[in-house]
Amino acid sequence: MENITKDDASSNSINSEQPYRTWYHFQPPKNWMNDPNGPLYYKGVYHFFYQYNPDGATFGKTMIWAHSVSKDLINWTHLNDAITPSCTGDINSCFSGSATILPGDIPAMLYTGINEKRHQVQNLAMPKDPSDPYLKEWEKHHQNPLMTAPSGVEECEFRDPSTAWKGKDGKWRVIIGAQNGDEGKVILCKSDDFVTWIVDPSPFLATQGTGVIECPDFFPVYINSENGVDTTMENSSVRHVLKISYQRTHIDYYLIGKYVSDSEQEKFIPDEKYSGTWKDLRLDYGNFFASKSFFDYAKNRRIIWAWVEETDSRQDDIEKGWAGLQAIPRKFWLDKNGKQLMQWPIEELEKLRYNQISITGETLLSRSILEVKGITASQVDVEVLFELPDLQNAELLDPSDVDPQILSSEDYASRKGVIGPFGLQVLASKDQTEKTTISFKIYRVLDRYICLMCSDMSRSTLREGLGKKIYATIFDIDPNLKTISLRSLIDRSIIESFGDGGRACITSRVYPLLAIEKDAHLYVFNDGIQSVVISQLNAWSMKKAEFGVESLI
Ligand code: DQQ
Repeated sequence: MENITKDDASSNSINSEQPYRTWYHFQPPKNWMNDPNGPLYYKGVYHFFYQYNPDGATFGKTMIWAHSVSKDLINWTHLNDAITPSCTGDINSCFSGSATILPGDIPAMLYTGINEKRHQVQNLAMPKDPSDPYLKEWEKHHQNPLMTAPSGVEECEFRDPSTAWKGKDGKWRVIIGAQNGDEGKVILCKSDDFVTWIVDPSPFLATQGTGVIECPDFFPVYINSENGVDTTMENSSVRHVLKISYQRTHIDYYLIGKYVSDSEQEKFIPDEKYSGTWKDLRLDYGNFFASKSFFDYAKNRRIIWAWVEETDSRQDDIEKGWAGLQAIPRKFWLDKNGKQLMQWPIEELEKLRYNQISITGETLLSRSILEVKGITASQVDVEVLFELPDLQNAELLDPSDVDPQILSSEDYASRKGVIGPFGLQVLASKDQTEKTTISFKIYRVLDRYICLMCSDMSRSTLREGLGKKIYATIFDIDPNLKTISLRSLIDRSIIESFGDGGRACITSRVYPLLAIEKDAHLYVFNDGIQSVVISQLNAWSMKKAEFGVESLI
């Protein structure tokens, strides 16, 4: 990277040979990291800020914005901390927030400060020198805080401003997460100058019985294109998406709908309301939280980042010296059916692939397993296309059992399936005592077909006391479907899986005892009664991404 010298991060960081330390997922050199903050592309450089505890490997009393830069969203240079407590509006922490590019190409960060009373207020920071593509120094606005909790919002539960957008009337809009008792809220504020903000009297969204909404994100998506679109865009070629994160469950949901903004009203009308059931749309059905998107105008795409938290113990984190990963940035777009988002790892990740192994046209008979040999199975990118048998043979399911929780229960898992489960066994030990299974199983329900996708961690580690969850989701499939794809990004303690071209995504954290480094194996399997064919499997060993720190000279 020009104008910046880079030292190997290892000099001031955790030994990268620790078995759970990742090779190509974003991590700071050490300590605790959580939410992605203010991602943006500026003067040829991608910027990534994140919630960071400079003092240790657990969530800290004083949280700050750390900062890294990249030319490709995969290899990173860690810079000095960007936004740290310094004024009354943020003296106890700088919590999450987002970037907005103001006219004249000036980035502005709205973020939550924890003030001297420990109330949550909204602040503005701007680059000291906007001509610096690395945006190394940030200045706080002298009028901070710009927003305090309005009536009907608890003072300690008002946080995480989104990227702002401009309405047809020329005013800026921003949304902020909030709580009032058991009710979660998204508050809309408007401004002429980005400094004086007026709260809209009616909440943009309110959900009963959920508790606080965190990190709301609101943006348009094209109806008929995989391209992304700037946050300020309102016309008939787009629909709008409202993403919310619930602190109670650490789950991100999204609603697709219509944004109405004229002189009389300002509201978002979701096609389906949040229901609190498994049917609500999620970006990822595993471990993926506090996500944040940005429009990458260099490549005309919208990209989403998310915090993937540890599932080992606090003591484990202290011993490792670090906690928290970021998911691989994903490009996403509205599916042709208009009913859900589709996601795919950014293409730049493919630069880390080497040593391709392929399997073509191999039949997996009932109860069979095949090892994918010749790769470093602890760091892999694997894509499989399975050819399906005639779907009419699929097991008939009682409609009342169509629930991912029921279908992934012991009772169902112990029955022999007809079409599936088939899929991948990853981070598996040679003797299979440790493995994480990513699978598909197909069912017929009256006149339609569904696919159950699972990431089963019940045998992911022989270590005592670690989570043994099964993450699961269901999606509809076409009765004439002939093939189904599965891609998994495996990186030592994280597995991100993309089913059916990115229709269903599940991220898991696992901590194998045996299946580490050279002792990790990768298998493709079929446990169903009917055979399935591996139409095409490609697997690549993955190189280490570069993580450097800015040289102090
Ligand atoms: N994390 C931040 C908050 C946000 C929460 C603090 C979500 O701003 O609500 O680190 O993980």
